[in-house]
Amino acid sequence: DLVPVRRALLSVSDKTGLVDFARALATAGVELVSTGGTSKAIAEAGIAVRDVSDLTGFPEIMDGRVKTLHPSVHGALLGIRDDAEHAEAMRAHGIEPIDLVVVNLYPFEEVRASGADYASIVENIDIGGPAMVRASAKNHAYVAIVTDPADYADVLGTMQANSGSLPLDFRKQLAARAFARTAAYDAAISGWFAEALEIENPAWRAFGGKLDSVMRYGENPHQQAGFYVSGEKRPGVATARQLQGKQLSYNNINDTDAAFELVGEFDSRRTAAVAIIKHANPCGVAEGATLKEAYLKALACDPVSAFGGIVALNGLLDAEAAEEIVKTFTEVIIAPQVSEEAQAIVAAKKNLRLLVTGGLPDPRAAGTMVKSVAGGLLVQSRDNAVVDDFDLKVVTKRAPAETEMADLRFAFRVAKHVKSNAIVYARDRATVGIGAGQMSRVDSSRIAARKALDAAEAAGWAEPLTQGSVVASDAFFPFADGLLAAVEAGATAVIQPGGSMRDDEVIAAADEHGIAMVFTGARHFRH
Ligand code: 93A
Repeated sequence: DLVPVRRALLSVSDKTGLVDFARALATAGVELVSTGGTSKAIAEAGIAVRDVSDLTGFPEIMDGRVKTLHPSVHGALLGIRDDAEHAEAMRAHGIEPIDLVVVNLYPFEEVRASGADYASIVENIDIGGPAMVRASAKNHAYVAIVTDPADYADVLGTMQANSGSLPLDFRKQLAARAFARTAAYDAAISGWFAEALEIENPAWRAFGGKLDSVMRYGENPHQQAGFYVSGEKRPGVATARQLQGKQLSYNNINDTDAAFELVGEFDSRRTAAVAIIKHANPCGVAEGATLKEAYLKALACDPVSAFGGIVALNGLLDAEAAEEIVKTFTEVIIAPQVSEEAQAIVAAKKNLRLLVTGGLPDPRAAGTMVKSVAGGLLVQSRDNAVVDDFDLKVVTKRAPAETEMADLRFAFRVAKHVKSNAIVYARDRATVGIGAGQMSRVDSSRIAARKALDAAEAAGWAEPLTQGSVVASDAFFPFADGLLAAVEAGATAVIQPGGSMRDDEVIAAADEHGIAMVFTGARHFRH
């Protein structure tokens, strides 16, 4: 399994550590062969090196575009040493075997990122380098391929430990890394083309699904984006029919999904519900006798944030609701159905996208959620827990009144769809203050109360709607401070999972202030 390293071919763009590595190889008795710039750098350090054209008997031509693309090089990399015919071919053509190949590629990614012109980017698509990398990696039975200067020390150490040879398992690991490098390199090139041509980035296919559309850009204008659909029949943004307005952007799709999944929590046979979403968080959610009423209540929660928002309804968009919605600049409306009259009203705003889904998502349905992290994907089942199914326990001396209980359930239903840490104040089955995405729960609580104050000030109300409200927390209060902030804001009842080490303190603080508190036993983190 051991292959003695007698001849090495070095051809690197990134010359980090090159001279030291070359010197160590030469000292170990390895003959060095190299290309133009690499060879120059080695020779300048006073180390003996043969030029690759000496090996090929052919000069580098076309500004180096053709320097190692030659049978003398590729025969040396690909020949099966133990195969009589291969050995004979090598002998007949004077091909000298190469045991170690050290290549790193033209810096395509860096040149592209530097904003270089088209011709320079194209010139930095390495052809000969990847060909050598792949040939050597394929022939790892005889050849070791090094594609990263960070591996030089390991190669020398392994050679030293094996009297100048490299073992098969080591060569295999190097080969695996080499193919990963050429794969990433080609993905970068195809990604660049995709961006230039505004077409699908082929690398995304690895994430599965079927390409529905390529967006003009991603979360930011310098990012590429595409929308892949799973083909599932569930009502939602992926299956909706768009009746008007321009193409949905990446952020629109994300926010519209958040909005519609949220209103899906409200059974349309029981109630009319509306959610207004900004940056994937609700800035107002309400139930009403009609969708118009629900919309107005939702809007009152935070009319400033609702500007440019996404509006989701859990029932047929009728003319009355449509008339109210179009008064505020809105990006997207999504509803299960729309009346003809309402459609005509929305049509007057030609940029407003109108999506019709034919139904509501089932909050209890199973599903899979995927999130990418550096080097991988996180996968989990959908949060299909619903407050109605929880075993709610009153933990305070005072039990919530019936109206408080209805608002508590409403608030917890909404909190499930607010980024953690989530605090939701509700009154009359409408949110009156939402705190989202804070690192500390007490900050979310304060922000929610502050928003209610702002809304009251803007509307000229004597006091914020948090006075006499209830509050939901997506996870337990670790300390009494979060609860006290809610008391200060005027909340009379609290719903939270419970389960903190300091539950007793939190319950005592609630009792002290006459607060009714309910534990759900389950939490709704969302990030
Ligand atoms: O222009 S190439 O696609 N054609 C080749 O034949 C070739 N051989 C090596 N690029 C080629 N290389 C690349 O040149 C290597 O991958 C390496 O990145 C670079 C080293 O060039 P130099 O030794 O002249 O600095």
